[in-house]
Amino acid sequence: MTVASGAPSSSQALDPEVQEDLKRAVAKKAVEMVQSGQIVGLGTGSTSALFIEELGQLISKGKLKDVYGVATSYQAKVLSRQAGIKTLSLNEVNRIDVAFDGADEVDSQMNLIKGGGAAHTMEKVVDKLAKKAVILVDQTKVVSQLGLVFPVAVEVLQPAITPVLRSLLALGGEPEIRSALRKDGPIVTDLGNFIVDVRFPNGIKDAAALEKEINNIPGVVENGLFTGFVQSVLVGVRDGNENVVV
Ligand code: ABF
Repeated sequence: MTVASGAPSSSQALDPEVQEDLKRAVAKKAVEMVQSGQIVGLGTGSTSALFIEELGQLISKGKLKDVYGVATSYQAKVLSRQAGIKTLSLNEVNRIDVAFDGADEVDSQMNLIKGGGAAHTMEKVVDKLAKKAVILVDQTKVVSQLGLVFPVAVEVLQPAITPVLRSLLALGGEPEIRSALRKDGPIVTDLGNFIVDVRFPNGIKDAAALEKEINNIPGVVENGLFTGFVQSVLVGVRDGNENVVV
């Protein structure tokens, strides 16, 4: 993980244009890691979308050949198609060489909170299967403790929603079913499930233990804590001279 000195190391708000520049810089740096012939996991969210765009450009210019993507969501699949990246399903590949994905929060141990895009279940499958998972973030995502700002997203089987809410309360969380913007009902994931956002007002002390505890609740499909397997985080920061650094 690279954080330039002098740059904020926690989730401080940034001008949206600056944040976009940082995400773009990270995406450009990340595509340099891709080699011809590789099978690449493609994450979800706005930073991953920029990565997909940049990767598509290298492929269309002929700088990368025989690269295939494995999309983590419907969104990633559509964007890949638009960018000219051929995608394969997980069942059609025998390996994923490297996966690139965004995150909502990253701590100094490279543990993550993901799930803001409601795609964390397939993101975890693809990112964990990959020989290497590379996380792409701007400086606003780097935190000293997970969970103080962002809730943990939990994907839940629809018929099990009430007992799962009870169990999440018993774990000390403050669960809330994620609703559509128009508030006319819960959002439904690509996989047909509900999302429960769970706040932990005092932050998360042992993210690895909590990840397991939540997944042990019957009816939970997967949660947005990603602990203990990410090998690389690229962080876009604005240095003291207002330059973008990755
Ligand atoms: C997905 O998109 C999520 O797991 C994460 O919640 C989010 C990050 O999005 P962005 O890059 O737009 O901040 O990867």
